[in-house]
Amino acid sequence: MRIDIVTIFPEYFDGPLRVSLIGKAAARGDIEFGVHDLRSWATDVHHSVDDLPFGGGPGMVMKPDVWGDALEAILSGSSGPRPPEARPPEAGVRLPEARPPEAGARLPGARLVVPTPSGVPFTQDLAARYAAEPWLVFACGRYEGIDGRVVQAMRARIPVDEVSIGDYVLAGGEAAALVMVEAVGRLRPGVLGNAASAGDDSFGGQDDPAMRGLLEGPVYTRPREWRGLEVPEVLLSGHHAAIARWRRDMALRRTAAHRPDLIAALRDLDRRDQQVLAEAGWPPEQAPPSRSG
Ligand code: JA8
Repeated sequence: MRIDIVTIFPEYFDGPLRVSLIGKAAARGDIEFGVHDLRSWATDVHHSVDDLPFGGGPGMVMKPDVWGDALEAILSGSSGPRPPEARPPEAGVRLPEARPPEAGARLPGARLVVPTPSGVPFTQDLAARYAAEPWLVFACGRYEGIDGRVVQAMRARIPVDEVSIGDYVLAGGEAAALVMVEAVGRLRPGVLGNAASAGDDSFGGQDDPAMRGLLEGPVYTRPREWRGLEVPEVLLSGHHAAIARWRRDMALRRTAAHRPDLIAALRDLDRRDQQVLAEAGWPPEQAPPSRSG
């Protein structure tokens, strides 16, 4: 697959895309990365990429013209700013029937991903769908965000997702893009050494249907005793059914403690599941109705 990233801090990606699983996938050519400096498409002497917000308010907003030119260049296959002869004709030389440039032709193949705290949640499911795409383009905003017309205009041409990696605000989309690249990259065939390890960790569930929708419990390795702490006996027993049941018990307890929202969504709980959850204090005592309703 191909992944392009547009940012005013291309150096942010220098290290992360070269190390570990993602770095090896890139070196092998399984993932082809292009990191682009948005400022290459700025047109004024100061290489401005931002301007004051219409309607007032704090901070700055990223300019639509710079973003539009950058995305158009990258999506049409040239990775740098295009020479004037490759640019769409100016308004004055357009034929009467020609569509205005802002309504431009569809550019097939790519999906645009815009990290933003106002996006749809990034989940393991979305990561799996992205891993099956041939081409992702991440648009990393800064300041108060990108002029809303950029997403609006791009939606007419390619699929566009505004995606949030969590309910907190970063200083820019770069860290969020890296999070998504790593979650997507490790799902590519051949990226993970052990194909099974992509499936059974917290939020996997693909590999082991018995653990679907649950957080993973604790894991252990040698030595059997460390600082007076023993590895749970059942894991040494070789009794595979008992080990699977113990792991599900631990997963249920951890999920009830850390993510009660996930417990509420579980289906088909067996008697043992219900017993483990009851012991874990599930369901929690309901708060009384507030006086305001
Ligand atoms: C931010 Br500015 C900016 C751009 C993208 C994202 S994603 C997130 N959680 N915060 C902030």
